[in-house]
Order: sequence, then structure tokens, then C-alpha cells
Amino acid sequence: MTSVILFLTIISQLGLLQGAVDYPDYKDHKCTRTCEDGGEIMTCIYNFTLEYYYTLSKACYDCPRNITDCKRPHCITADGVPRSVVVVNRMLPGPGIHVCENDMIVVNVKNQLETNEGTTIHWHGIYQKGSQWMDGVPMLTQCPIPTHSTFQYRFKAANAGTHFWHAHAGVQRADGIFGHLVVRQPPSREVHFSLYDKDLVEHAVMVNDWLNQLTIDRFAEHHHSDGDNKPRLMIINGKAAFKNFTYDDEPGQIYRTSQEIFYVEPNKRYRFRVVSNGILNCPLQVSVDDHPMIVIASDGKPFDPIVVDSFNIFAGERYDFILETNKTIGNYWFRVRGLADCGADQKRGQALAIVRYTGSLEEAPAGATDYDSSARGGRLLNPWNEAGTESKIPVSELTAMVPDDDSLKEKPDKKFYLAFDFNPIDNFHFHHPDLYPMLSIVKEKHLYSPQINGISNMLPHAPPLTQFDDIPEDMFCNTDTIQKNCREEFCQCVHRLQVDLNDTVEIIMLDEGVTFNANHPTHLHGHSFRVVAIGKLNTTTSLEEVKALDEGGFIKRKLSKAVSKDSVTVPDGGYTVIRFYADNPGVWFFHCHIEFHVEIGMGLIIQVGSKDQMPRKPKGFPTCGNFEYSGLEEEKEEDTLECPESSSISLGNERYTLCGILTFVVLFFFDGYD
Ligand SMILES: *[C@@H]1O[C@H](CO)[C@@H](O)[C@H](O)[C@H]1NC(C)=O
Ligand SMILES: *[C@@H]1O[C@H](CO)[C@@H](O)[C@H](O)[C@H]1NC(C)=O
Ligand SMILES: *[C@@H]1O[C@H](CO)[C@@H](O)[C@H](O)[C@H]1NC(C)=O
Ligand SMILES: *[C@@H]1O[C@H](CO)[C@@H](O)[C@H](O)[C@H]1NC(C)=O
Ligand SMILES: *[C@@H]1O[C@H](CO)[C@@H](O)[C@H](O)[C@H]1NC(C)=O
Ligand SMILES: *[C@@H]1O[C@H](CO)[C@@H](O)[C@H](O)[C@H]1NC(C)=O
Ligand SMILES: [Cu+2]
Repeated sequence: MTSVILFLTIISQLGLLQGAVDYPDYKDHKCTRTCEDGGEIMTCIYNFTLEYYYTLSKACYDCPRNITDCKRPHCITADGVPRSVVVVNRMLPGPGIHVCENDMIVVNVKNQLETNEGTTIHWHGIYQKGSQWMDGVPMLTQCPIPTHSTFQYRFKAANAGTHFWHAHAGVQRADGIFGHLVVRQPPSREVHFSLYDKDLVEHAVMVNDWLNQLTIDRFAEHHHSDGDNKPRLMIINGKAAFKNFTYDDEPGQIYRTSQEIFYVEPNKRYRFRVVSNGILNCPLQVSVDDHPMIVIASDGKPFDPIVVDSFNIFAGERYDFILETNKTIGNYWFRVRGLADCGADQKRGQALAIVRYTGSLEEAPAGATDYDSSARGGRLLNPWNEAGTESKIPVSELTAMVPDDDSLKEKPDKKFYLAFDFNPIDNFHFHHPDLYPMLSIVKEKHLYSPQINGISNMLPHAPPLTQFDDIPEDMFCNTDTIQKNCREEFCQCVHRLQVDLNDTVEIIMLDEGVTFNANHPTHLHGHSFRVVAIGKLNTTTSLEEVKALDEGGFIKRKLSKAVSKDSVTVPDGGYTVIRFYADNPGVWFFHCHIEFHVEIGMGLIIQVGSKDQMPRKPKGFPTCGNFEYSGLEEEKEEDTLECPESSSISLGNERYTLCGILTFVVLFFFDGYD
């Protein structure tokens, strides 16, 4: 017996047993703790293993007939519909990272994707000042992490708030590579500390629309044929009770996978932290039956509390609210209702979770569960494509609780107009100009290209942040440099805006709104920005109209206490004006957070500072790029040059060059220790 234990100890120390079981959920991670004034700063290490996986896998045994089985480790239920997923540590969402301000976060990302895809992880909301190469945008800030290899992310949790992490490569984010990232503050640093009693890990809420198949299947069908881009439901913390399961031996009995339950005690004030990992164009209306919400922060930045009945959250945004549990002890629906491409004219998608008071029965809440019943009336924060009113409050009207800074000075140093829309252009990725141009096929198969100023962004073959000199200058373009007429010809390049370090930058984003009633939730990496104006003009608008309004002084900016965020939507037929202070040198992605839009070019990069102002990357940082075998001729020449003719020998009909063989052996040997 002792020798068996000894033997096992030895092999586990050698690491031979670990690989098989290493999918930690980090629910008891030592860094998940109450943040105290003067508390210790910690280094928080996580191992992420990325894999293709499956919902309702063999790990689920008899789920959902036996609901206890659904809670087994590695059992991912999602909405109950079996499908392939891409996940971290066999969880959905992946492991939550909960740390205190200024902790050091270290994540070893191991790419085990069987498809040999590259990957990266973006820490959405962390500015990465001083660790720019950890931002996780493939081909901008780093090379994609190849399969079978591990990349170590290491950065300080320097800015507090409700954030999240997600894959930034391909559409992996839409298939399950996402999780919470919450950076809490000690009481003296948290301005809203006195407003709530509890700020629990389990009250971090991740909401997103969810497909019933791998996103790349839907992507290909939508872009190359007539497949839709309309999800039918959402998941809350990876769960929804959607599919009905029946069994022959229990006729009439329906089983479903579980929905999320938030447990609360009566007469307490709870801080909820809601994150949207929205994938397609599905803004989400969030509400809790019978309870008002006191919204206190967005994207990690506090503002004067605002009491509403519901708020909308767009892809990439976060909202923190306080729920006071002063109602009758019972169960209440926590509702997430889809709008736009998930809305009333589409598949009417929603998701429900339960807020359960201690002392209430384990039963479903009383309220009706149909889509229309989830349309909460009353006061709404962050309306979708509607002008602001007394009861529909745009985020530009919030009052920031972070001090005013240089971003709010009267006159910005740089100003850009960015016109978003879907353009009817023969985008040669989806419309062959001779074989199937837009004009020759049925309307359902037209691909309207989501573009900014008529340009489709593409990624270079190497990341400019860490391999600046490998990108030829003529790969970059923007409205000022492009030579073509992009209304007639398809324009594609590495779309880049350049600003100087310490510039105050103003960006006037507008959505011309000609093709669809859409909107574009836009996210800036590396900085927060102030939202100084939002306006909905009409069903459509144009760059010229917005410019004229602006020049006429009709776009009023809020230059004092404007809300600070890093993600905001641009209303269809309207504008959103943001300001940021460019104090973080680097190459930062600025993009629509709708997966199908950014994936085919609705984004651009903002280069802050010149090449020599960029931070120095860590020693040995991986590189990548094109390879062309230009050395073949030279090598041949070298081989033959040094080879005396006399060393050729004949064996039967073949002639061998002894010298060539020797060279080969030497090269091979040399390879061994290079
Ligand atoms: C990460 O994995 C390594 C082995 O690959 C192990 O030694 C280490 O303890 C793990 N760390 C955590 C935090 O899980
Ligand atoms: C349900 O599953 C649990 C383990 O997940 C098991 O302990 C229990 O016996 C099962 N119940 C039934 C009725 O099979
Ligand atoms: C599941 O069954 C309920 C009736 O119990 C029905 O209202 C619902 O539409 C069904 N859901 C699906 C996805 O078929
Ligand atoms: C319950 O809480 C809400 C939100 O904080 C508050 O407006 C309301 O006055 C409270 N009701 C009672 C009866 O205390
Ligand atoms: C930018 O501002 C920082 C902080 O105020 C200052 O240290 C730095 O020298 C400035 N750099 C440039 C290029 O203006
Ligand atoms: C809104 O658009 C319609 C149709 O293009 C136009 O007739 C109307 O004048 C516009 N309204 C405003 C306020 O610009
Ligand atoms: Cu978009």
C-alpha cells in the first residue's frame, strides 16, 4: 500500500497524472476575497485550457431527467440544445476571475483547439497601460497563440470594475470562450460602498444571445447564402431552460435544463454586476419583476445613482445595479429580453433567471413568461434607437463620479467623423464581381457590407504593436489617404487613425442607417472615453447632414461630468460623440462589438504615439509573419559551389554527389542545437 502511494506521489510530481484532470473552475481561488483597505496585493494565477467540447456531454449522465446530474463537473447544459462549443476548462461561462485592484493577474492560456485554430484572449475593460502587448488582439498586439502551445498573459488589475474576458480570434467568443473579470476596490476607494450590503461573486451576471450551432456555420450560411443572423434566445450565466425533454416511460412529463437562480436574503441591498457578451445584433433589456434598479456604474466607472425599472445593455457593455430585497418573500423573474435582431419582429428571444428570497418555496415565480410580458415599462436607461425623453434616458445624460480631466477640454486636438453603415458594394469576399455580383442574384443573398467611412478593415500579417517594421506603410489607409471612390469600388485596408500621445481626441460616430434598422455597439481598447452626446435624428442620416449640424453648433457636448465608459452604441440614423485622452501609447482596436460586423471589417485601429513612443515588448515575445521560400536558389548555389566535381560517384544509373550528402548531414546536425 505504502509503495503504491509513494509511486503515485512520484508520478504526480512528475506531472504525469495532472494533465488528465486539470480543468480547475477556480471557485475557491485564493484571490477571490473581500478587498480591504491596506490589504495585501496578490499574484493571481489561472490555467485556461481551450477546447472544442459539447453541451449535454457524457459528463452530464442523466441530465435533465436527474437535475442533480446537470450540476456535475464538466456538464455544460446551455439551453438544453446539444451542440459543439468552444470553452475554457469545460465550463460555460469559463472560470470567473475576481480580484482586488492592483493585483497581478497571470493566465496561462493553453490552446488545445483540435481544429488547429489560433487564439487570443482579450481582457475587456482593462486598459493595459504598461502591458500593451497583453491586450489580446491577434495581428494587432500579438500573434495568435498556435495550437498545442501556451501563452502567458500577465498584467496588473489597474482599473477596477465589472469587466470580462473573451476570445478575440475568429468567432470563438460566440461559442463559449468568455467569462467574468471583476476587479473590486477596498471600501475607501469604492464611492458607492455605503449603498449596498453585499457584492457577491455569484451575482456577476453574464448575458448573451446564443445560437443552436457553431457560429462559423451560421457565419458561412449568412455570408455566402441566405442564412439568417437572428438568434432565438439568450443565456444567463450560460443557462436557459429552453428545450423540452420527454421520455417514453413518463408520458406527459417534461424536463428542462436549469435556469440561473440568484439567491438573496430579505431586506438587504445587493450589488449585481451585469455583462453583455452579446454576439449578434441583440440589445438586451434587463429587469427584475416588482423591483426597481438603482444603477450605479457602467464599464467600471461610477456615476450618480439613477433609479430605473429596466436598462438596455449592448454587446460589450457592463452595468452595475443595486437590488433592494424589500418585497414579499418569494421568487421573482430576472428578465433579459432581446431587441433588434432578437426582437418583436424576429424570433422574440429572451432568457429568464430567478431571484429567490431565502425562505421561499423552490418554485417558478408567478409572473407570465412570454416575450411581451418581459417588456418592462416605466423608466428605462440606455434606449435602443429612440430619442431621449424623461423616461428614456440616454447614457450621455448620466453624471459621472470620476473627476473631469483633459478629455473634456473645450477644443479637442484631433477630431474624426466616422460614418457607420451597411453598404451595397460588391465585397469580393462574398460577391464575385463576374460570377455572382450583387446585381445578378436574389435580394435575400445580398451581402451588405458593414463598413466605417466606406472602408472594410483587415488585419495585417503580423502585429504592428510588436512588429511595427514588418508592416509596409501602404497597407494602412484611412479616409484622407485612400485613392478610390469607396461608394463604387470595394475598399479594404488596415484602417488606421493616428493621434499623438496626450492628444484629446473627439470621435463623432454616426450610423447612416440606410440599409437596416441596426445600431453599432462600439468598443475602444486601451482607454476609457467620455460620452459627450448621443442623438437620434431620423430613420436615416448621412455624414454630410451630421457634419452640417455640427458645424452649425447643433450638437451640444456635455463637457462637465460626462459619463466615462469604454463601450457605447451608435444609434441608427443618429450619432454618438466620444472624447478620450490618448495617454496610452500603442495600437488599439476600435470596433463594433457585433461579431459578424467586426469579423468582416467594421473596425479600425487607433495608433497612439509614434513608433519610438511604443512600449518595449518583453524579451522573447513570439513573432509571426509571411514566409516565402526565396532562399532556394542561393542554397543550391552554395551547395554546388563548394562541391568539387571529383566527388560525384555513379551507382548504377544514379549519380550521387557525395558533397551534397555531407552538407545535408551537417545542416541536419546544426539544426539540433540552433
Ligand atoms: C497550472 O498548471 C501547472 C502545471 O501545468 C501547475 O503546476 C500549477 O499549479 C497550475 N496552477 C494553477 C493556479 O492552477
Ligand atoms: C441523480 O444523480 C445524482 C448524482 O448526480 C445521484 O446521486 C442520484 O442518485 C441520482 N438520482 C436518481 C433518482 O437517479
Ligand atoms: C416546451 O413546452 C412548453 C409547454 O409545456 C411550450 O410552451 C414550449 O413552447 C415548449 N418549448 C419548446 C422549445 O418546444
Ligand atoms: C424598497 O426599496 C426601494 C429601492 O431601494 C425603495 O425605493 C422603496 O422605498 C423600498 N420600499 C420600502 C417599503 O421600504
Ligand atoms: C504625456 O503626458 C505624460 C503625463 O502627463 C507626460 O509624462 C509625458 O511626458 C507626456 N508625453 C508627451 C509626448 O507629451
Ligand atoms: C426624416 O426623414 C424623412 C424621410 O427621409 C424626411 O421627410 C423628414 O423631413 C426627416 N425629418 C427630419 C426632422 O429631418
Ligand atoms: Cu455593427
